[in-house]
Amino acid sequence: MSYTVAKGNQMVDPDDVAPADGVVDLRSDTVTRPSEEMRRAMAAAAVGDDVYGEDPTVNLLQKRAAEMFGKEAALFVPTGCMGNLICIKIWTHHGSEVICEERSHVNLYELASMSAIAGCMPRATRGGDDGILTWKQIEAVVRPKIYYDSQTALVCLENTSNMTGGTVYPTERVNDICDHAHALGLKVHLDGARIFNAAVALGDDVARMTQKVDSVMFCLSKGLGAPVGSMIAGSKEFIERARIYRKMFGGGMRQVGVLAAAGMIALEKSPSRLHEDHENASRLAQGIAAIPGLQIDPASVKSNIVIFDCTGSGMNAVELCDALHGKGVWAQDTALYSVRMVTHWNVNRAGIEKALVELQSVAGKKVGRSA
Ligand code: TLP
Repeated sequence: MSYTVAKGNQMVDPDDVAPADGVVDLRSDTVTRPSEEMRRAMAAAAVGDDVYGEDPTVNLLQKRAAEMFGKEAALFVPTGCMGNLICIKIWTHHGSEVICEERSHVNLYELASMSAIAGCMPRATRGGDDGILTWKQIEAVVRPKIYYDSQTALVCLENTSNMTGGTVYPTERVNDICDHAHALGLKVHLDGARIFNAAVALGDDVARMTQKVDSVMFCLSKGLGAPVGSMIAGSKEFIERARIYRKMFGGGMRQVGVLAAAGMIALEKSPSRLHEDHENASRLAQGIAAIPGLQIDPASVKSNIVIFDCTGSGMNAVELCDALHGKGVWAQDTALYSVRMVTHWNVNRAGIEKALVELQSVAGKKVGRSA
């Protein structure tokens, strides 16, 4: 039996996209495979040399992304990490400080590129349990304008907030942070790798949600299901500078319309099905909450990321993930006793139920033994 997308999803050829052995891969939504429709579009894509700005499919994707976000321009970049780095590089100088949440991707998972390449100091601060920052928390770590202090240049927000379980910034919060930051002459960059998941959770629109940020990065290659690629969007002048840094960082691609074609389908079609991933995440969290030894508040799950605590299971996160792996359910350890499962279009409700059955057997067994 294969565990793939829900029936009725037009992007599907389940047997083609399922891992051959029916594995339920919940490590991340980055593991999605391109749909048949994407593959066809990739094969048929009109292409040109994008370093000359001549790839028609890339140009179309960039125009469409800018339109959707209500920004003047957008740029296709190979990865979310490169997109974030380009934005950080543009808004800062060597020696600047960048305020971000402690558990944010730019702080923890981008190989310190903001320091190693952009020459900045992350000023990581802790938001609430949900990882969502308030202006008050940010203001507390803004450096005073004294010549011997390093200077804050940028605030970096993450929506959804990955490592706090896909939590979501209310749009008013983002706007409030932007207004205060701008009043102090600071820029605001949004790591919106999963901004479309946030939009579904809020029932809001990405243009409204990002209206006040100076730059936004979002990923085509996560919940939207494209095999590769992210976008950055902002003013025309900003994107002109971004093109230069993309080339400097080795991201000037050539006939990349083959990837943009998949990205175009991801952008146009995938947002309308993300609510299925959220429903699956919610079911998963409710099931996990009922398993002895595992702990999660299902109400805290707002999008497609489920992070639970396994302290009571008698196993640490690596041991639990290893045991699950042997049963055909893949999850990601994110801290010593913390496990992440991310729902996406290659896992349907049957896959979620299988994950719960295996979690119950693995976690339950150990609790029984130690009791
Ligand atoms: N996140 C990946 C891992 O790197 C942790 C995942 O599996 O969730 N911003 C955010 C918020 C992200 O979650 C990610 C990837 C990125 C940026 C980087 O995107 P890529 O992988 O395209 O460089």
